[in-house]
Order: sequence, then C-alpha cells, then structure tokens
Amino acid sequence: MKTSLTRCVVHLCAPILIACCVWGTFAGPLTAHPLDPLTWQEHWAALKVLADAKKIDADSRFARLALRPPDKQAVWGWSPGQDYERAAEVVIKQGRRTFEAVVDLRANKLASWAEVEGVQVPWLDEEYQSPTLDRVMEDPRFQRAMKRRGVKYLQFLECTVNPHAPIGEPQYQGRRVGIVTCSQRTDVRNAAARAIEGLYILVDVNTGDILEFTDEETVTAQGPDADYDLGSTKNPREFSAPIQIQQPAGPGFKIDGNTVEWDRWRFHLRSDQRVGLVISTVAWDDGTRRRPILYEGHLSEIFVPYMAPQKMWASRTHLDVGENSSGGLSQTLEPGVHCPANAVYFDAIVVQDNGWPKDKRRVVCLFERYAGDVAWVHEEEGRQKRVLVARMCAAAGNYDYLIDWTFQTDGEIRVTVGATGIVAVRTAPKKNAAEGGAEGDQLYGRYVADNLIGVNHSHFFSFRFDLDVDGPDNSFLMDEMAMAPLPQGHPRRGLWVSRSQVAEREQDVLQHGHEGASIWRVASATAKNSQGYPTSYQIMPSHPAHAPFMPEEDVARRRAGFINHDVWVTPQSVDELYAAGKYATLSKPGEGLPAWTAANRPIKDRDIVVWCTIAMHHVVRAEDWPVMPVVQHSISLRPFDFFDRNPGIDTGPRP
Ligand SMILES: [Cu+2]
Repeated sequence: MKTSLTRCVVHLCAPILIACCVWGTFAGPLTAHPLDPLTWQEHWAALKVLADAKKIDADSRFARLALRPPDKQAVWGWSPGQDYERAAEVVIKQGRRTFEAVVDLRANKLASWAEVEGVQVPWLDEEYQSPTLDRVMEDPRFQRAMKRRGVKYLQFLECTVNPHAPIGEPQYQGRRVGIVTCSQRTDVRNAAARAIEGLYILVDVNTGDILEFTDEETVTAQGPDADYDLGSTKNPREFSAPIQIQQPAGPGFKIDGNTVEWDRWRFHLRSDQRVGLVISTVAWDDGTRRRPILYEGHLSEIFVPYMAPQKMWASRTHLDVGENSSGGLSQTLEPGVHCPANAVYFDAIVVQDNGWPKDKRRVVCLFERYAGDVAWVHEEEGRQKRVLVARMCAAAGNYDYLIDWTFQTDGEIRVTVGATGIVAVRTAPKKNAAEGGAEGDQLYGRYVADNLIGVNHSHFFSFRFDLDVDGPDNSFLMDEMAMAPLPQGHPRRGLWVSRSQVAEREQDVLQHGHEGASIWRVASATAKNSQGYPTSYQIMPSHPAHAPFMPEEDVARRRAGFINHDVWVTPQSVDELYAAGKYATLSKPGEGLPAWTAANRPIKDRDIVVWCTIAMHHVVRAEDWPVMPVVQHSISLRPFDFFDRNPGIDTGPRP
C-alpha cells in the first residue's frame, strides 16, 4: 500500500514519526533500502499472517524466513525516498511435508502457500540433537560397540545427528536420514581427535527408526592431545615491536543503513541465513554517472567430499550450504580475531526452528586494509594499495571459511575464500609395513600425528554472480588462445593469438569450460569503451574446479553436479540461486545447474548469471594439524575494457 504517510516517513527518515506508528496498522517499509534484510518487526508480521491464516501451529518448523528478492529492475531504478515492495519467503516443515509461503508485508496478507513434494528442508538446529540419539545410545549394538572400543564413560560421549549424504541407498528414499557420529569429550577442549571410528549408524529423525547399524571395524587407538588454545600452547612467541592499525579520522567509507560508499564504489550488503554475505547493486561512480557492474553476488554452495572407503567416510560428501543452513551459516566475528581493529560490524536476524527471530551479532565486518602492498608502480612513481574488505566467516562443521569481498581502486573486485579450522582425521593405529596396514591406510590420507590420518578430501566453492555490466543486457565471451603459424621464411614458426567467441546458449559455455587458457568475460550488449570494444568484466578463478578425480557416475559427484565445470552461464532467474539445487539436503543426483542448463537456453544479449567454482584438493600436511593455517583461493572480477585506461591512476599518493 503506497500511502503518503509512507513516503513522508521514508523521505524525512524521522525517528519521531516512526515511533508514533504502531506496527500492524502501518505497513510501510521501515528499512532504508529494498534489499535490506527483514526487520524484527517484519519477521513477526510474517509469522502472525501465517498464524492468522491457520497455516502454522506449535509443531511447524521453519527452515527459512527471509526477504523475498524484490523485482530486480525496480531495485536498480529505486532511489532513496521512493516506495518499494516488501515480502517474506518462508519454508516450513510440517511433519514430513514441506511448504513454501510468500507473505506480502505491505498488504499484511498471505500471497501464496504451496506444498513442495519430494524434497527435504535444510537440517534443523534441533535435529542435530534428535531424540533418536537416545534410542541409538540405548541400543545393545551401540553399547557392545563402545565396550569393544574401550569407551569407559558413555555419559561423556558427545553424539550428534548430521544430515546424511546419500551414497546410493534407494531403500531410504523419502526418509529424513541422519548419520550419527560420536566423540569422547573427556580431558580435552578439541575433541576432533577423539571421534569414535568405524561405525555407520543411520537413523530417520522423522520416525525415530534406526535404519542401519554397521560396525565396520573396531578401532581402540587414540591420538595425542590436539588442543591449540593459548593455555595449551603455552609461552606464546610475542613480537618485541607491536604494530597498531589506527584511523584517527574514522573509516574512509560511508555507511547509510546497509549501503556502502568507498572511493568510486557504491554497493549494498546484507547477510542471508543460507548463503551469508550478499553483495548487491555494485556500481562505479566515475563522477558523471553511476555505472552498474554487479546486481548480486554470493556464495552459492560448498561441496566437501572425503576420499576414504569406509562407509562412514565415503558418505562424508557434504553440501555444506544447502544442508546445514539452519541457525545461519555466518559465524559471529570476534574483534581482533576475525577482523582488524578498524573494522565495523553488521548484525543479522536468523529464524529459529520454531519460527521466532533470533539476533546474531557481528556476522559481517567491513574495513579498509593498507599493509604495504603496491597498487601500481613504475620507476619512482607508484601508489600504495588501500582496499575495502567486506568479510564473513562461514562455519561448516570442523572447517571455518573466511569469505572476503575486496574492492580495489583499479576497478577489480576479488572474492577470496580462506579455509581454516580443523582437518577431519581418521583414527587408525599406525601399523608397520609387515602388518600390511600402513600402505592401505595411507593411500587415502596421511598421518598428521600418532594414530591420526588426515583423510584426503576436496573443497569446492561455487559463487553466483549476477553481473550487469553497464546494464542487464550482457553476453558471455570466451577468448581462446590459439597458435597461429607464420609464413615460410619468417624467423619465428608461430605465435599465439586470442580469438573471441560469443556464447549463444548455455551448452556453448560448458563445451569450452576447460579448454586452454580461456579468458571468460561478461560483456555489455550495448556499451563500448573509447576503442570501440564492448565494456566487460573478466571472471578469473585462481584455482579452477578441475574435477577429474571422481568418476562421473559417482552419486556424490552427481549430487554436486556443479563441480563438472569451472564456469556456467544461465539466464537470470530468481528461482535459480543455489548451484546444487534449492533443496540440497538428501537431494537426488543431477539437481541445480545440470538440470537447469539441460534446456540449453539462449544467453546472448540478455540478463545472465555466471556461476564460478574454485576448488582446493586437500592432501593433508603435518602443518595442517591441530588447527590449519588459512589457505586462500579466489575469484577476481576484473575490468576488461570497462574503462578507457587504468582507473586507479588518479589516486592520491597518500594511502
Ligand atoms: Cu581441507
């Protein structure tokens, strides 16, 4: 409802007026921008609409309650003071059934309600501690298994039910299958080296049934302590000369709500419960006009398959974003630990299992970084590098992923994933060669400490970039390098040349994915630079996915089909946000990108989305234990003929 009162409030931004309005009678936006996350009040308004419509009760469980993406054109066209839509999208688990709802927050009414069949919502917070655990721990098979392993204190076992990643088990189709894992919590802070090995226990958390109990091997060995806290490491080696980061005049960026301005950049940021940090409406202000570059970018999925044959390990093929988003992927950031002293923080609201909102503090930090890097230099002229960083930390089980969006004065945006945390270790006694154990165990990993094998695995990170380079009408260019022979008599036999090709349809991109030294670009269909070239942005992954190590028919690989190609390009669609599909928990093979692109839709001269996957194939080192130093992989979004020359040339000499 576009009331004049709304406009008045938004225009004046007057806190007094807002305070006078009682939520429920006034349904205008209380946010500063159409992409701002739902407020506490909007969250409750959505719940009340669902309750009034008799759609939810005390047993309803919420897998999502978040901003429904507003119309994209309306967002680009919006300017402060104008009215805009507000709606919530909701995913609800009712018993075994799944429902999707949309609540119109302006009209305060239910816009849609529909059942989605054959899917499983992301794992709920309460399901990690499902009552089914009691049945497992009381089961005589479990008690015998613990006795065989010499576990003395059953009451000090910490067991959890995690979403199971199916490895070809059709008999469990349609069930809400969880896998039970336990570790001994006594004596140490870090229980990663105290996991109970050799059990494969599957349960149905909907029914409480124990579906499978396999005791594959009895492992009584134990690894050494693996604590890494300050009290355990003792005598920290302090530097004698401290370094301080100070910005006496405050940060060099401006924040208005969730909108950030820094140098030539302007963008909006928010935290989403499922994918974490979302960067939107990124534009470059050249002084005369604001040029759009990226409508929206965010992490889309993480896939971490382990490479050991024991069933429990073979089934560790996690789709971390789609399976574990309940409670929020973004971790609370510790000042001075996750982010530097000059950082500012953004809070978020996440939905709890019962639908109620919950505050989550400091899930995104924003800071400028200046630490001696060089932006450009030649002879005595040059500029020190100062960049703007927006950071989140995705906590996914034993791993922590620091995800940075770095904005540079030269027009580049770099998305970096820093993997750290605890590598997953398999407890296995170190046998000598004569016993025949060592070689078999070490084929699938490497010893990092006595009796502890860091199991081989990969990390795949898929990012979704809805680029709008000088507007939404874009094309995808593939510049292939090729050898061009030179005529007889020329002293050189041949040279390489670069040939540009436009992708007409989705499959054109997939056929070129791994070829040679490709340059992938998203180019404007209309805008050209001063030399007549289409303005474009290059997508440059530091470590492409390269997934040749898993057979194509492997169920785990097929559930994460997005890893088959480093880059995919699709027509823009708000229904296609997650590379392995919207419902990744217990998903069937082939969902997400492989299913969508099978239609081979046209992608030339239209609004397109680029999906880029980077990978880390992790052969574990001794130095990765007991806590792993950060290792970085990145994707650069790099201007390519977007400007007429180096746009960082006019930056001042003072960083
Ligand atoms: Cu790893």
